[in-house]
Amino acid sequence: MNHRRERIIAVLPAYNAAKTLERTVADIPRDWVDDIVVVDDASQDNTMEVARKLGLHTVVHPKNRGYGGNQKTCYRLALERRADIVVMVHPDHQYDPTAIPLLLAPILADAADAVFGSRMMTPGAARAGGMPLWKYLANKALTAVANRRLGLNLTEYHSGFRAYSRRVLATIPLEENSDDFVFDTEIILQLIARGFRISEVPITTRYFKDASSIGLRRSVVYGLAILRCLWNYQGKSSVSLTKELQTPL
Ligand SMILES: Nc1nc2c(ncn2[C@@H]2O[C@H](COP(=O)(O)OP(=O)(O)OP(=O)(O)O)[C@@H](O)[C@H]2O)c(=O)[nH]1
Ligand SMILES: [Mg+2]
Repeated sequence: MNHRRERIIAVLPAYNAAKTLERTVADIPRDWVDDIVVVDDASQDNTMEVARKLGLHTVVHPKNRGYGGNQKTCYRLALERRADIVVMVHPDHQYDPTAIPLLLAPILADAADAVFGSRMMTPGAARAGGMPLWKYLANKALTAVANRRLGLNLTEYHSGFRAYSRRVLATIPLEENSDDFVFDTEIILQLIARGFRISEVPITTRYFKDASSIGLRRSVVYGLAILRCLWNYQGKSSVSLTKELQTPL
């Protein structure tokens, strides 16, 4: 039952997600989400067939563009399909889509323009979900550097579970961003530079073989790209964090 006026679209940037897509979609609360969009980034498995069988709006990149490139297509499609709020969730079942209402709440209450699900907000939650120690420490270190540089107090910058208002996605020049993983950091810098309100909500995570493919090598490249991006950042270093909404709703 749709009890809102806002149209909510979930976007799933998929790459080799055939094994986990159905489980992820099954957990999306359909009384909150009006439409689901899958962008298949030229997967080598049958992600596209699974998505189409599930009846989801599915677009396939003819060539692999990368995680950021995939999100660019996701957001363009969501805007074309008249989204008021867009929720991005990784289709690898690492995040729990049943938390979507939690992510939407601050935007629906007009208390935030972007909401990040944070695995680091509840002490011990990320490790309890199986986040490897080296990833946990790297996440913490990069978060500390970013907070210092930007004058923020976020608990993580690397979540794959986020909600954005239509205004954010229609205003920010997403095409200027990287097609790679650093897209997720660049969009945060763009939010800050334009004075958008950011809120965080605590989420759980689960690490298992099919939910995690980023190894040490790729993580180091990702970490260095983030540092470069923070170093080059020229914008203002103040942002309105909606603090009262950083605790569980
Ligand atoms: N479009 C696109 N997406 C990719 C590519 N590689 C990985 N992804 C997606 O990016 C997301 C994150 O990659 P994962 O392998 O799950 O990373 P992870 O090891 O879970 O990373 P953490 O959550 O930071 O621990 C997943 O949804 C992947 O499907 C790619 O080449 N192109
Ligand atoms: Mg993952």
